[in-house]
Amino acid sequence: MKTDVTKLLGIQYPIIQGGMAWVAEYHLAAAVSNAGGLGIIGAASAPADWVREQIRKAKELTDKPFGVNIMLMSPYAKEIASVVVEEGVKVVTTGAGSPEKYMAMWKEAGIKVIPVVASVALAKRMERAGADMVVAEGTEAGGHIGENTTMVLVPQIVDALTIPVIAAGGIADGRGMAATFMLGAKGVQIGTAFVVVEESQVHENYKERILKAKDIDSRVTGRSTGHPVRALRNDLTKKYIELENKGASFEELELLTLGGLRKAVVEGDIKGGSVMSGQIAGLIKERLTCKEYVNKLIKETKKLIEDTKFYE
Ligand code: TUI
Repeated sequence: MKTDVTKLLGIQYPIIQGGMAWVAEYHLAAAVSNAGGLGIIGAASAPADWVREQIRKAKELTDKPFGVNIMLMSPYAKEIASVVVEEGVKVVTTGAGSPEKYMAMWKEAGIKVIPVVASVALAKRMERAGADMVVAEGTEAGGHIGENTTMVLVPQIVDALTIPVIAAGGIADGRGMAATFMLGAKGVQIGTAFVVVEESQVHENYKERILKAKDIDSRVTGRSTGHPVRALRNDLTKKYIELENKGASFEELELLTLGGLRKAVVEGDIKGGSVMSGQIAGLIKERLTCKEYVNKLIKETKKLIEDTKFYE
């Protein structure tokens, strides 16, 4: 089994950018691909035409491979599944569901398929369905999350599969990247740290909120609705958790967060909007270009792996 993620994807370093809703647009995706990783356009809940436009714009900024993340709860997921084929996208990552029904069409088009999973059961199903690799995403991640930590999830998925496993959730520097390699991962997916790079178009307020975050600043809302989401604490998470504790209905809670991510990312309303972020925000303190960040990450990881001694 071919396990070199860089060869499989035609990239320099085994670093995949998270397909973050509203954040992962073409400037960021192209910057990550130009830095030697795999940039990703996040389709999130956007219409298919927006995604097609983003793909075309990314192609103008990079001649390197990039991917599209399809959020499977989107009403446009089916249409977008065809757009990636029509536009010749090389890699698809998926989140918040199972992409089984699109797999045959993507494989036929030569697309590498990388489902993001949060459990061993779904990881096994994805391998059986023909996935080229999986992203094992721990609960440290931002946005929509599962229950297991990266530390616990990655080695169990590695043991259960033969395809390469990419680790995600809680990784922002060389220590995190090297640690996941020790768990058996062959690459990393990084989200939060890419939100603050120079090329990211996210509102300054959002970037500053991540850069100022402390270790204990994230909150999970929506456990009661079955859609747990991690974001940095603010007026919105406080109100949500109060309502949730009072036993508010699914509809009431959904209404509260409707459009919340856009409000924070685009308008910079970091008090009333949803500032989705991973737990690792507390470690992120520097503003770098994408290339500077990726180069630093690789340099740190290499040194740690080369210098690792278990016993004298
Ligand atoms: O998908 C993500 N992270 C996301 S999606 C998103 S958009 C959104 N915005 C507001 C509310 C809800 C969603 C924001 N962040 N990560 C990958 C991921 N997938 N994490 C967990 C899962 C997952 C969960 C359940 C995958 C499959 C699943 O069940 C599949 C099945 O059919 O059994």
